[in-house]
Amino acid sequence: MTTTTYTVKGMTCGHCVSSVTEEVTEIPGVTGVEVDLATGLVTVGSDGPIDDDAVAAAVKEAGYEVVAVP
Ligand SMILES: [Cu+2]
Repeated sequence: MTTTTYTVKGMTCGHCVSSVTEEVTEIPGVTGVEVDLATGLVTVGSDGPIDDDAVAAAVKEAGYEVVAVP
């Protein structure tokens, strides 16, 4: 199990958190998503290496933006 943390800009409430969680969870191979609203950190657990572009696209689909990739 691999975990990767991204910084996401624009999340302001619990609804934002659930939108991002929902979209990122749909990426193949993702086993868990944890969002910290206060810091904007999104931690993605996956079976193998995660595709950063897929995460960025999913976050964008939810209406937000990945501003930092590890
Ligand atoms: Cu919100």
